[in-house]
Amino acid sequence: MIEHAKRLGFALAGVADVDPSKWGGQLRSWIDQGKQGEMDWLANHTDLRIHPNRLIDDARSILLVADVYASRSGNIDTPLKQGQGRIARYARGKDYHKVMKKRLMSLADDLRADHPDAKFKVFVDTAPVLERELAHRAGLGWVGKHTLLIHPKIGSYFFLGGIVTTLDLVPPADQRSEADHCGTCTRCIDACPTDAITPYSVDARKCISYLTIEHRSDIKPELAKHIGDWIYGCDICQEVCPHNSPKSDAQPINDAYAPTRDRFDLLEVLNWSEDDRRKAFQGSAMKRAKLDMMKRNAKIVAQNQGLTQDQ
Ligand code: B12
Ligand code: SF4
Ligand code: SF4
Repeated sequence: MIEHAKRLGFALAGVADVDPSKWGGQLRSWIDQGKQGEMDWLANHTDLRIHPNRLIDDARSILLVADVYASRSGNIDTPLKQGQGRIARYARGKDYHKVMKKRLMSLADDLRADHPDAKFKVFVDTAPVLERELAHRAGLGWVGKHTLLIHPKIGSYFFLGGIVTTLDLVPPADQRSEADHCGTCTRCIDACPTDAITPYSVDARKCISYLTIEHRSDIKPELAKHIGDWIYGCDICQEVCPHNSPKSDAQPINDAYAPTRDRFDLLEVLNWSEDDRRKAFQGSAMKRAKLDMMKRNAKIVAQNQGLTQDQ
């Protein structure tokens, strides 16, 4: 099954148990402090997030996989021109939800053929699951201080997904729990423009990724001025991480994520109709951002580049 996952192009695959989260208290306190901002859906189903065994009846194990979307050797972006806004790497190619789900479904179908009575539930961001903690358990990497999962040989530019099942999947013989290699490093914390990171926790309300993709209302000027050139998402905490060093080996990325665009023309976005937005976001994970949000983001970037006075 692990071999099958690798044949399907997943860079990493491993098996996690369905024991309760070790960090459930952290999750509850994060939500109690309102750090999820307007992402109300994140405050729902906390019990399920903490107890993955409740995701399906009689859940016994979880297969976790990783899909690489950017190479560490491509960690330096070509400069932007004035009037352009930057897109985060994860959103530059095809929508990962679709790309991963299709292959995970085919893995589940294969397992079902041998075990017709077993149950399977595929997830890629789509279930109340603490994907990073489970992936850490499955040996796919460690949770960095910026909260993303890092693999020592791959870095952090990869997506996670999985299958929870009633089967007792057998972990690969070489699966081991990855130790934390952050050590005394604080580069991500120091580089985050909005001070969103405290070790192993991100206050989403301050995170540029949240502000540009998830936050529907206006963005406070004191945060907007730190958004810089980012029109969709943010990669700064990953760009500065030594484990994504451009000097590292080039990592083969899944072809589906080959970038189709890494920037938007601000004026173009400001003049978009709903139809234009739909066309520009076809097949992309970016469709999460509504038209008014994209125009708001474009205005902020224009102002940060000194192109307009008011937001
Ligand atoms: C909500 C969400 C966001 C929010 C909140 C981010 C956050 N840090 O929680 C926002 C919109 C800000 C966001 C941004 C991004 N996201 Co996001 N996001 C999610 C989502 C849907 C849920 C995360 C969640 O539950 N957060 C709640 C917090 C409290 O949970 P947590 O940080 O995981 O904390 C747990 C553990 O870390 C643990 N813990 C705490 N301390 C410690 C210490 C140690 C040592 C350990 C082991 C554990 C641990 O405690 C908590 C409870 O278990 C996941 C998918 C999923 N279902 O997991 C994707 C996911 C995390 N996002 C992803 C990506 C790619 C991004 C961005 C890089 C996108 C971008 N370029 O703009 C940024 C990165 C920002 C950042 N530094 O986190 C990927 C990450 C892949 C990876 N390699 O880790 C995921 C897994 C999606 C996917 N399927 O691939 N995201
Ligand atoms: S994605 Fe950007 S804003 Fe969010 S925590 Fe990382 S550096 Fe900070
Ligand atoms: S930048 Fe440093 S502290 Fe942050 S995740 Fe990478 S290694 Fe850990």
